[in-house]
Amino acid sequence: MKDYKKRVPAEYYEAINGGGRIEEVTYDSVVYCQDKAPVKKRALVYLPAGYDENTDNYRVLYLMHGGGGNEEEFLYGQDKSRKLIHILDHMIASGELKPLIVVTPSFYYSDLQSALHDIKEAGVLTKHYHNEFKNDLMPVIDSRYRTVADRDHRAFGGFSMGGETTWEMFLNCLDLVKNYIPLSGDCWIVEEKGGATFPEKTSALMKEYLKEKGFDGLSYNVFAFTGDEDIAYPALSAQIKAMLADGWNNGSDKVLKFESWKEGTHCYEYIYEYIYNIVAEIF
Ligand code: FER
Repeated sequence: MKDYKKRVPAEYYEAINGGGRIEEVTYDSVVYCQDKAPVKKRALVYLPAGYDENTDNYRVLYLMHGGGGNEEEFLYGQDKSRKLIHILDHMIASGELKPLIVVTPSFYYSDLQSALHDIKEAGVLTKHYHNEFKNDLMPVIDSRYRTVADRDHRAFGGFSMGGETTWEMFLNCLDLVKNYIPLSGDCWIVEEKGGATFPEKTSALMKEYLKEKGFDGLSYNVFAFTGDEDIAYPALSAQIKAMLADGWNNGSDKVLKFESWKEGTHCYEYIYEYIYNIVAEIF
């Protein structure tokens, strides 16, 4: 059995010659959680080595940052060391990972700065993010880039509040995206950190929600990872325990995997390790 505890090789943190490149996309959206005022949004796009030379269509992994972050944080890193870009370049160069496109948007609006420092306000934005994904971001990505535009070839993941975003995406976009990577963040469908306070209710409400949407028969892969010393561990582990008891891990069609790394804390250094272990497996 796979244990998903492989460490990123040290050299994967360093740049390679002839790796992928980063583009930026801007797109029109609206403030879905408020007055629907028009806004411009921005996302970064990682295009793998070889994108320009061949005519393949590519899978797309969307990754959402955590509270207080922005659309540059995942790929460039909080210290701008570009670690995730280098890891992806190495994995693709070595053949461990089939080339893919990675898109990093943001749930924040540049005009609503207060949410940057208020976790409750951030929770409102993450709850509504799926609207922007479906209406505004995904169509731009699929029209501008050579993507395999179907649910099997899309994945959405995120760290912390980006993990919350990922659970909301799962509930609202399961018809569009099959694969999910919620990292160190629980689902706030019941309340803030409801995975800890109401794990069974969270699982039951999620089931009901998918049923109401007509999504309850759809297949999925959900890889939820965190660390034993992560501040999100109590909430995510309790939620997953309730979900497993509720039959969310139903064979090959409906996959829910949970891993907790020993000594893992709430920071990107671990998130890169989790992604390294998950990305070649999930789709
Ligand atoms: C969680 C624990 C912490 C979680 C989010 C956080 C979405 C966010 C903390 C922060 O941004 O300060 O379980 O789930």
